[in-house]
Amino acid sequence: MYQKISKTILGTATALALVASTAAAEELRAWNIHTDGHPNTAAMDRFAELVAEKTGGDVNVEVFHGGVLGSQPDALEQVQLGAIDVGNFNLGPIGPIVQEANLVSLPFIFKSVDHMFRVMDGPAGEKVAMGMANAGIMPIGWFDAGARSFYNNTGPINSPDDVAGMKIRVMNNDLFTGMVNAMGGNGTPMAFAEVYQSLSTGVVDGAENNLPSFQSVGHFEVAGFYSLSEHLIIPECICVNTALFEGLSADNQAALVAAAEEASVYQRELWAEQTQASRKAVEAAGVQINEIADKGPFQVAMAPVYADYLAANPSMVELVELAQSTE
Ligand code: BDP
Repeated sequence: MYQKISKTILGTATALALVASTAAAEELRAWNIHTDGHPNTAAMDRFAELVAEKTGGDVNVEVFHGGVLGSQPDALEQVQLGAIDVGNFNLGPIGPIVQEANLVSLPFIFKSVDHMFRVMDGPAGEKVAMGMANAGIMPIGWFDAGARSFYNNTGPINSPDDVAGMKIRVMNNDLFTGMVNAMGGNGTPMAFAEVYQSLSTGVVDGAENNLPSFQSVGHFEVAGFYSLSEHLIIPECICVNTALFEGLSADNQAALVAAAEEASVYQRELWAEQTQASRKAVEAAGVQINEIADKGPFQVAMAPVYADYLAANPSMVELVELAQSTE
């Protein structure tokens, strides 16, 4: 008798638990601009798998690749509103929304990718993360996006003078238009998805990006010169809508953070491999990779971008100094 009752109770409890967990299961939609074969696509898929595994199915992430949920500036707005829950974002287009994020969009602020990660893992990175979280875009993992360099189809770029007169596509941020304009060029913000056609029809003369992205969306087919200016080292995030994250149980929050950390480690491994592989692939396709012997003149030409930005945003001076003084 006892056994029978307890079985019934247990059965009911299990059924209730199932109902409860079904009702509480969070179905998240994630934005990713990249296509198959790009390290970030693999890392976002890994993140989704890990979240399901670590939350025992309480939280499920469906990743929409290839930017099908919209351009990056639009997707950022959607995450702020909670219409998209998660995204792999570059911090460049976050600058117009979150002032602290502009730290990483100042040209030549970091000495290397390692230096960038040391800054992001320290107090300056914490300030950037807080600013983002307060704006509704909470970073829970940092991805490597290497360094961005200029590419075009008329010849190698060796000095800022070579950029003068060129129309160069940049991501959406006044700092980037200012950066190109400081060299006498014409910085033109444009959605990533439009760059291929704009390069091939001559709407723009060039663009700037890291090697994996230059390859993955075929820009190398319409821009035969890639010059290693490495003027921007901008991290990327796995970011979650802040209110949604805060509404999760403590266990599920921890699971999401652990999943993002693991996916970020994986992404950084893939990134290093892909950077080499992309360089080889585009060279094999006929792209001329141009080493720039002296990047000093680029730094000098872009220095007014810093001065103007800090004059207009004095509250950023301390954060910039904190980053610059990080060993
Ligand atoms: C890629 C970034 C992506 C940007 C893109 C761009 O990963 O987030 O949207 O550059 O240039 O490297 O727009």
